[in-house]
Amino acid sequence: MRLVSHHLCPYVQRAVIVLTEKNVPHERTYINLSEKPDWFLAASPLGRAPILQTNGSTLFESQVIIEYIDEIFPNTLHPSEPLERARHRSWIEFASSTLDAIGKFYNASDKDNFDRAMDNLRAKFESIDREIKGPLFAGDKFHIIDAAWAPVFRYFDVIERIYNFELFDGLENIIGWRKHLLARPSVKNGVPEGYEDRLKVFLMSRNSYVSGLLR
Ligand SMILES: N[C@@H](CCC(=O)N[C@@H](CS)C(=O)NCC(=O)O)C(=O)O
Repeated sequence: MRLVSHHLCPYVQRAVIVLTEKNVPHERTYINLSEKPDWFLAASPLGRAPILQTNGSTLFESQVIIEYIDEIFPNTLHPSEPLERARHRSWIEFASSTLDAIGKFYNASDKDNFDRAMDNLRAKFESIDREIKGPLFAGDKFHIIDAAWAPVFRYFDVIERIYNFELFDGLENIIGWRKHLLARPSVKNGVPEGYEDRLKVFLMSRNSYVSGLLR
């Protein structure tokens, strides 16, 4: 199996975490998304990472990749009960919309847009906080939903070393969840060498309101 990856992509991290949790042997190829290689454009209909190449097929969209891996290897990381499984999938979608909100946060051009992005992000974190059972999303067992949210928090593990945006103040369930996620080897090693420095360079080069605060 080959996972075509990008160094900073949170959707790639999701797939890496699930592959690691399930002990699936695979190789990773990192590409530059601002200069997409022709072979990648030919293989990826949406031109987005990650893609998974396996048995002559190409899968795209991280959630599809993860669900496939979960299905073909033993010990599912989804709840067995259909309603609970569907509920997890709903909140995985919510993680994706939170990643979009993070993009708006770090790209906001001025204080007004930044304030709006902060309010939106905080509302999202308040919503997910109410759903967390602890210490992980649904108790002690690690699920795919934990892999989907870990990359959301990973941004802030780096950002908060430079500036505290106080986005998680009072959200005790998230605070506990983040601590448990980051202590997990699949999450800790779910990013490549040099991730933190690359992310800082990326954020500071946005020319945005947040870049200014991080400098
Ligand atoms: N819904 C997609 C999102 C993937 C995605 O947005 N990937 C970004 C990098 S994090 C990408 O490849 N962007 C390049 C582009 O859109 O041109 C998934 O879950 O796989």
